[in-house]
Formats: sequence, C-alpha cells, structure tokens
Amino acid sequence: MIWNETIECASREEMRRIQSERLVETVQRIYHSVPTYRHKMQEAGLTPSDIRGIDDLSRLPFTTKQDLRDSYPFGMFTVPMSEIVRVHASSGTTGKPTVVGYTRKDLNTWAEVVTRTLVMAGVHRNDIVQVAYGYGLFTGGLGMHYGTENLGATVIPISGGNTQKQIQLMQDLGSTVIACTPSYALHLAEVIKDMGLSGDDLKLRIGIFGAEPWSENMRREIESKLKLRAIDIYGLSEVIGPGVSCECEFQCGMHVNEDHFVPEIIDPETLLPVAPGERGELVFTTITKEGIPLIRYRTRDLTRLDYTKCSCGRTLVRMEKCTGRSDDMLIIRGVNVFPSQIESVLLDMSETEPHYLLIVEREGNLDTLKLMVEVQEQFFSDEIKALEALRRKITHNIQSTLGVSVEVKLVEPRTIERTAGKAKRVIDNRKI
Ligand code: DLL
Repeated sequence: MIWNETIECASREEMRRIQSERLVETVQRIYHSVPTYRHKMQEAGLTPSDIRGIDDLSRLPFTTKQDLRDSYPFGMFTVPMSEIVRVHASSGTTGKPTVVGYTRKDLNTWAEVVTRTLVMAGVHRNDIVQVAYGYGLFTGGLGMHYGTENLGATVIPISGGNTQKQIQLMQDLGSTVIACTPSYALHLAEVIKDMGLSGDDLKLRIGIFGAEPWSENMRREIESKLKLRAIDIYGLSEVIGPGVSCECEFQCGMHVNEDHFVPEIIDPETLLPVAPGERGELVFTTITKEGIPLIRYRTRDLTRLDYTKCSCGRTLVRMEKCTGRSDDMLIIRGVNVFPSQIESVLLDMSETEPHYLLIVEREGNLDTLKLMVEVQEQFFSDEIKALEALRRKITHNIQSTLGVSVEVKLVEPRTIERTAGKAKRVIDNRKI
C-alpha cells in the first residue's frame, strides 16, 4: 500500500513542478519575515524574484545550526507566536538547544509525512505500535505518535526507558511494531533474553529505528534477535523531526518526502553540489513549513541520493543509509575515522557485542584512540591467554580496516552504559 500515491509515485517533472512552485512561495515569505535570511540573500546579491524555480535553489545561501543558535530562541520563526502551537528542541552537545516551532499546518504536515513512512515500512491499521522514542522536547516520541494515529493504527505511547515494563507490555498487549533507536532495540533484545524470553515469544514484525547512525551489520543483528524487519527512518528536528525519509519494505535507501523537504548533496569543503550519485553532505530546504522554514540547511549528515525508480513503485528519491556525520568524523593522526566503521568490524566478529566506547586523547602531540568493547558472555573467560588472543585479533581487524592504531580494552558484558535514546559512542578528551 502507498499512503499518498499521487505524490509518492509522481513523475520527476511533476515533482519538480511542485517543488518549484513551493520554493518560490517560501523564498518570498522568508525574505520578508526573517532578517537573517534577508541579510544573507542581500549579501549574495539576490532578491526573491531571482528565484524562479527549483533550478535556482543552488543560488541561495546556506543556513547552519549556528544561525539557529544566534537567533535563539525564536529569531528565525516566520510567523507570530500566536500561530505557533508547539515547540520542540534538540539538545546538542554544546551550548543552547535549538528550538523549533510548529503551526497547526506544520503539525498536520508532520503527521502526514510520518504516516507515509509507516506505510512505507509496511505498517497498517491493524498494527499495534509501541512508541519507545522519548516523548518530550525530543521529536521522536510525539512525531511517531501522531503519524501512527493519523494512519489509524493503535499507538502505545510508552516513551523510552523502563525496559522490563516495555517487554511486559509488548507481550501482554501484543505489540506488532516497535519504534525506538537501534541501540535501544539491541538493549531490548538483551533484556528479553534476561527475562528468559526470545523474539519468538513476541508478536513484533516491524521495527522502525532511527535518530542515530547504524550499520547493515547491526540491522542483521537486530532482525535476528527480535525476529522482525528492521526499517531505517531518518529525520532531524530542524527540518521537522522523524519522517523526513524512510525505507520501504525493500530496504534499499530511504525515500525522501521531497514534496516537503528538498534534498541536495554538497561537498562539505567546497560547498558545491557533488556530481549526481556521489556521496557528500546532505542539505535540506523545507518548502511547506510555516513555523520555521529552512533554506539549504546543512545537516552535516553524509549520504548520497539515488533517483532511480524503486521496486516498490515510489519515485521519491532515495538517500543511502547515513554513514555518519561530517562533525562525527574523528581525525586521528590525520586519518578519518567514523564510529560506524568500528561498529561494523565489531559486528563482523562473533566474540564481541556491538556495545563500545571510543576514547580519544592527546598525549604530547600525538592522538591516541582507545576502544572499550564488551566481550560476549561465552567468550569472557578467566583465561588470560584466550582474552589476550581475542584482544589482539580485534586490534588487528580494526587497524587493517581503519588504517590507524588502536588500544583495545576488553570489558565484561553489560559494563558500557545503555541509554533509552541516542547512544553515546565517543568521548573526545583532546583539547584542541
Ligand atoms: O533524531 C529525529 C528522529 C527521531 C529521527 C526518531 C528518526 C527517528 P534530532 O534529535 O534533531 O532529530 O537529531 C537529528 O540525528 O542530523 C542525524 O545525524 C541523526 N539521525 C537521525 N536519524 C538517523 C538515521 C531526530 N536514520 C540527527 N540514521 C540527524 C543516521 C540519523 N542518523
């Protein structure tokens, strides 16, 4: 089933026509109501009438998280506060949160795009959807919640945490869909096992996992432990929240709801668009939002776009699984390292758990990379020789994949902190 077939299966010409019309209207609106945008466009020598369609998108200046911080809390809102019916905020690692506002129409748009993504994932009205993303300022919980209600499925608004209770309700109420971060899904699998249960004791058939990067290996792990189809969903608060894009049942890239959010890929160094199909930084322009429209917002997420038609029949462009963020990338002695690469190596080995922590320090002028990783119960022996051999094997596998030396420390199962939301994988103690 396709929720909005006219849009989701539109021809490229039709989609570009819709995007052109909406972009022109958005640019007019933001130029006259948001000083930040007006100044940026003036600096670039542009007036709204220069933007005549989607082909002119790349002439517009970029927007960054810094722009939102500088105008904290409401400086980039396009409408008066009387029109704003909800705010959300993303915490980020440093400084003030980023605040986003939604008008009534924005909330309707959000519910519509989340419903589309649920249907892409294979969810239908008979499903019972356990929403274990956090409810609150984070967009995950409420975003998935209203999309599920809009579809007409049953929502269990349990929010994150309280893992044993989650599992009990899953059993008692017969949840068929679970929505949470992929790291929390793995934690659920652990606790399910502790409780003497397995995926077979539950009715879960679909998992809708996002809000943090995860690898194909992690997908396989979750699918086999929880006995469900693990679907990747992407979004960010600044753009709307979850529902910007999502995989369909074919799990071959996430369809972008591009009649609302227009994606581009740029080279993060030169800021120029990359050649079609090349990987780079994802940039979004929102073309229907009222509360806080964004023009060419730099997400820092790295991916690429695929415009070929999908087997599901949708023509919405697909973005590849995000491999990491340009600002997540660690540069260790000149070598670029993404935490996701380490996760993949660990998941390829049967002796380790995908729970790990990377610690970066600077000793003298030299960066050092330490990796704490959990060993599976059955491999955690008292025999020092066996553990040492395992430690050397992991060190070797990581070094040969990443090209950078790493000091591996094996830790007992369950020693690395579990979170109900986004997992924290990196501690960077360098003072640069
Ligand atoms: O994480 C919204 C969301 C909630 C998405 C629930 C999916 C499910 P923020 O807290 O603003 O919003 O964080 C946005 O999280 O720029 C990416 O770096 C990362 N991210 C989100 N989804 C994915 C994903 C929500 N599927 C930031 N894969 C984004 C990789 C993701 N990274």
